[in-house]
Parts: sequence; C-alpha cells; structure tokens
Amino acid sequence: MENTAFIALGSNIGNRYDNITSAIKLLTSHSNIKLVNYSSIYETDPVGYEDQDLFLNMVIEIQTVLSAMELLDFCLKTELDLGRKRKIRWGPRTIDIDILTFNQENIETEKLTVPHPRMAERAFVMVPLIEINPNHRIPGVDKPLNLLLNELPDKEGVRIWKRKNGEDVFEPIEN
Ligand code: A4P
Ligand code: MG
Repeated sequence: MENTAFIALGSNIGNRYDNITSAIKLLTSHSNIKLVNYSSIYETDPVGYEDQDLFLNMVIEIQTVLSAMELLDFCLKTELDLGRKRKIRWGPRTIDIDILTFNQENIETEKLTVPHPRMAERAFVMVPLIEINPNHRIPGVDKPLNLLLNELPDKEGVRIWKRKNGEDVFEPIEN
C-alpha cells in the first residue's frame, strides 16, 4: 500500500463515539485501506459556529493503494452511510471525514484540496495529529507542528476524552 494519508474524524451529533468508531470500521473494511495508527479521542469545543454541541475528534493514519480522489469518494460514501443511518433521529451531520494530507502531495481540484486548507489553524486537528506523528510535515508549511499548535488560541478547547494507551483503552477495530 504505497500511499500514506492522515484523516481527521469529527462528530457532534448522536452517539459520537459510535459514529467515529463506525467510520473507522467502515473505512478499514475496504480491502485497499489499512489502518496504521490512530490517536486518542478528544472532546473539543466547537470551532466556527458556536451554538452546537461538543465534538469528539481524532486522527487516523492509513496506508492505501487508492488514489487521493478514490479515497475521498470512499470517505464521502462512508459519511453518507453513517449519516443516512441516523438521518431521521439525529439529522444529517453525524460524522465529518476530512483528508488532512496525502503523502506529501499538493492537490487542488474542485472536489478535493490537500493538504486540508484549515488544518493548521485547528487545535482539534493538530493535537491528535501531533500525538500520532509529532514530526509530520504539512506540504507548504515549514513550521514544526508543535510550534503551529503553540500559536493557536483554541487549544484549551481540546481535552482528552478516551486515551489510546491507558486505563481507558479502546480498539477502533478488532483484529
Ligand atoms: N473537500 C475538499 N477537500 C477535502 C478534503 N481534504 N477532505 C470537499 C475532505 N473533503 C474535502 O465537505 C464538503 C466538501 O469538501 C466535500 O464534498 C469534498 O468534496 P463537508 O464535510 O460536507 O462540508 P463541511 O464539513 O462544511 O466542510 P469541512 O471543510 O469539512 O468543514 P470544516 O471546515 O472541517 O468544519 N469544531 C470542532 N471542535 N470539531 C470539528 O470537527 N468541524 C467543523 C467542520 C467545524 N467546527 C468544528 C469541527
Ligand atoms: Mg468534511
């Protein structure tokens, strides 16, 4: 699987933990997507629009033979699968799946922008990303991730919710 992608997951409607872990299960059920690393789950204050519930956010690292566009399509399909499942009860926005980086590529099409244009401004992305790969490079951004995070105003709004390694261990997929 020659391509490495970092993917951000977020949910603030319904059973957030269920939405996030179901998304990971669905994504990695694809025979051409392999989960190689995942962060803890963080509970985060909403950014952008205020009047909504707290999010759960995390970042996963995958390897894939899919192209970036094929990966996006599968992410969108997964969003739809999960959104549809809960549409009646919870409304359509149960899960957000964003491709943060795809190898070290810069991609700019109508459907896909990689690296994700807002990732470096968002503590809810940077904190879990740094947890799994502190040396990760965002193409086009020279600063190390921890220096970027230091400059962000909303980092207090990101709190550990379920630790990857600790008493509160969780397994997003069963092997
Ligand atoms: N698209 C383009 N580039 C990408 C990419 N790199 N990854 C296109 C994924 N999709 C990408 O996405 C709309 C379209 O973006 C897709 O059809 C795809 O072709 P969307 O997820 O339906 O729309 P959106 O959620 O309004 O946009 P986006 O950019 O995902 O939203 P944001 O900016 O990520 O904001 N606060 C907290 N604490 N935690 C959160 O997770 N999330 C948001 C969503 C706001 N505030 C938040 C959080
Ligand atoms: Mg999105």
